Amino acid sequence: MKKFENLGIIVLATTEQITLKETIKALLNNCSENDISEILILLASADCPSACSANEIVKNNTSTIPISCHIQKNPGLYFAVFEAPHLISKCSHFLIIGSDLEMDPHSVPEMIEMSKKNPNMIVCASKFMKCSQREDYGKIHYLCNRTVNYIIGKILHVKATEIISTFQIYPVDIFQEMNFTNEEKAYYEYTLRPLAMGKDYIEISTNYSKRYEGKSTFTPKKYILGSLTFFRIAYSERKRAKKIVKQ
Ligand SMILES: Nc1nc2c(ncn2[C@@H]2O[C@H](COP(=O)(O)OP(=O)(O)O)[C@@H](O)[C@H]2O)c(=O)[nH]1
Ligand SMILES: [Mg+2]
Repeated sequence: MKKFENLGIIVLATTEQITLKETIKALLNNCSENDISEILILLASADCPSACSANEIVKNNTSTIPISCHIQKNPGLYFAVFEAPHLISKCSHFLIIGSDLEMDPHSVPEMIEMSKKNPNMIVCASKFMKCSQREDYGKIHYLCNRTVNYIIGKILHVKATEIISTFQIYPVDIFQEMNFTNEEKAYYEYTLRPLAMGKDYIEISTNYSKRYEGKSTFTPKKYILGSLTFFRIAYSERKRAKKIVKQ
């Protein structure tokens, strides 16, 4: 069985300035230095509003954890998810986290503990578990998100509350085995393929609070199109996995 050795963290940023700093601070203050191999801030572009804060963070870093900044090749959240895992090295596991504080960085130490106990599993922090608290999470948003997760769970035969979030500790071995090549569909495949392939998935509870800085990149139209793509990819990933098992 592979062991948890250390975690590489990729922090996604585009418009966040204060919350980017808060995210990094929470990670540095709450995680053990021995557990984290590096923190990489992945910026949407060189001149996005987060760039200035990111450079300041790198320049003023006094911790023993290396912090670096990288500008993504292709614009968009989905491309960022494709690029992110390839940018870190020398870690056994990695985590992609946003910088709007909606994915609570305070949950990372507990995710790490869970990953140490289950190093071959994907560990997800879910905001939809019974004990999760959600501050200012709209009812419609909640209903839609729960429904999408429920349907995908049924398609992939997985019992989980949050399937389509990247707030997961991913073992590097599993990532390499997945062989992702489709940059545009990377985000969908990233979360769905391991589940279709029967990889073990475990959830811990996390809390949600709505961002107070900047705006979400999601619009209702983007959400609907994204959900339909999730259903389509869930089916195609199930088919793909069955084919592999047969061979
Ligand atoms: N690097 C990068 N990060 C992004 C991009 N789009 C969104 N993000 C980050 O991803 C996180 C989640 O994005 P958000 O728009 O809030 O999506 P939502 O939380 O699902 O509504 C935030 O921290 C954003 O800064 C992008 O194109 N590139
Ligand atoms: Mg957000």
